[in-house]
Amino acid sequence: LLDRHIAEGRGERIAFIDPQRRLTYAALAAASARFAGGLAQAGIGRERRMLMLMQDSVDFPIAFLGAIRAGIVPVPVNTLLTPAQAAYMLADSRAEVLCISAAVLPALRDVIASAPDLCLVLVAGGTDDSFAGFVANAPAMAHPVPASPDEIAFWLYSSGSTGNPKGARHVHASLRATADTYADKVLGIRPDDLVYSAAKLFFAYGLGNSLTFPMSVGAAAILLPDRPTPDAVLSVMRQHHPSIFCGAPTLFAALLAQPLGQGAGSDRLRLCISAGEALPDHIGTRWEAQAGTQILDGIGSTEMLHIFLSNRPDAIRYGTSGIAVPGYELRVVDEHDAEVAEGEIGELLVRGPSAAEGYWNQREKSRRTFQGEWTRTGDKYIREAGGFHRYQGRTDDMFKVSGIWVSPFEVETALMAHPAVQEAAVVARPDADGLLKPMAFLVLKPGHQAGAALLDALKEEVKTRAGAWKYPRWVEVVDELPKTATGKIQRFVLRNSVA
Ligand code: 3UK
Repeated sequence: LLDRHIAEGRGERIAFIDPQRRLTYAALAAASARFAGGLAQAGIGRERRMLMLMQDSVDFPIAFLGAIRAGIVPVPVNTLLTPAQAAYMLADSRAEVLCISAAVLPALRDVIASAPDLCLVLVAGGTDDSFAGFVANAPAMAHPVPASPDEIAFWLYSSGSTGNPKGARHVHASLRATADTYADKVLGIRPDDLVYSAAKLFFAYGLGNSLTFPMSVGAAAILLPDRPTPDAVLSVMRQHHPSIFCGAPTLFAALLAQPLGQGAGSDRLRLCISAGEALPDHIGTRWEAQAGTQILDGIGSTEMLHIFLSNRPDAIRYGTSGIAVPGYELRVVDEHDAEVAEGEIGELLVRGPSAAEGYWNQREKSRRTFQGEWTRTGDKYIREAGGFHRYQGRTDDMFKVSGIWVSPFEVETALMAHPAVQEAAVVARPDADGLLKPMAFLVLKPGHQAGAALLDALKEEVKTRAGAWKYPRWVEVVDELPKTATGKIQRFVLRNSVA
């Protein structure tokens, strides 16, 4: 990712741009080598963990790549964690080093003071900027410590819908594997690309988009510490003219509420990626009509590091997650792990080169998810003609009404087709007889009132689109839906509230 570009004369190319700085490959190599040397000098041993609570800026790749150079395992985590969640990850990972952005520090001082294994805390940005001081004063580590492609390079925590977060342990070879498969074969990433990912570097999605993929070819990425509001995103598009833009469906939907114009403000935009949840087909087609570029919907996971099932520029079917990414194999199976027929619903299993080694200290969960060469996604899919896969929701959210499966996702999709509905979450609720029926929680679009007429219209919408037995027997309008740190609806919270 790094030294090769220097050796082959690409050192003066820009690798990262943030609101304050532009970092060339040569400057990144020098800074990360010093960061590595500083960690070694501080006596941090190989394979020890370094937690990163860092907003996106050029300091992130310096720390991440510097730690790996020293054989130390970086563990980037969400900067919006609550103090209790941060305390859990510090203790669970036994982190000895913490790199934290100055903006994130105030809320976490107490947690840091009582973290059991911490011996070095570096604060990036702000008035002190001990991170910058550390890098400036450290001796450069000339060569990366030798490492096997099969040993652990970094961890990423997976939030999951229930229980504690799980540290997914990824090997060195996996970074390269995602670049060689999805980035090369689907995106066709090239040296003149400029990537802007609204998804941050601490997500597996953002790490691939902004770091692994551009660095695999000597290209550049734009990093933004702040929240990617529609205004902030559009101003990046107009100022930097990225060629690849990566977001999640909710962001594309919010952007579509604004006047976009060609390339959404970037005259170099050639491709958009959507991941994190399923992209409704009308968002894809409207975006293409308004911005003039395609959106590639693809599914990835923290466990598989990046996208393994995706639409491709030459073959998009909006409303589906596309076909297997070259290098990955997929199966859609029933409860006995037998492959189901085309058109039937089953759980998606994936086999490929970037699967995590397992979860840290969670053997039961590791065994359930990583089964030999196959990883269970916990996602339901239908395979259609041509190998396209249509998302059907999470396995654990499925329930039966009158003995027939209901996928909350399918009911939600039907509800969201109504112009008054902004977001919808559907869960099973026991009725007076103790039998499960769908209940819907809705966030309405501004200007819409929850009257009886609207509720009736919504029930009709579901009956005609999804099936008569699937309509919500109860509807509750709320201001917002409970979500995980990665923005996924926590149906279990809603389910527990009505159980
Ligand atoms: C869901 C999708 C339908 C699905 C991720 C790209 O989201 C990522 O990782 P997470 O660990 O979540 C994984 C779960 O999210 N999902 C993601 N993308 C889609 N569902 N359509 C999609 N396109 O339930 C999956 O199991 O947070 C995304 C790259 C790397 C990632 N880690």
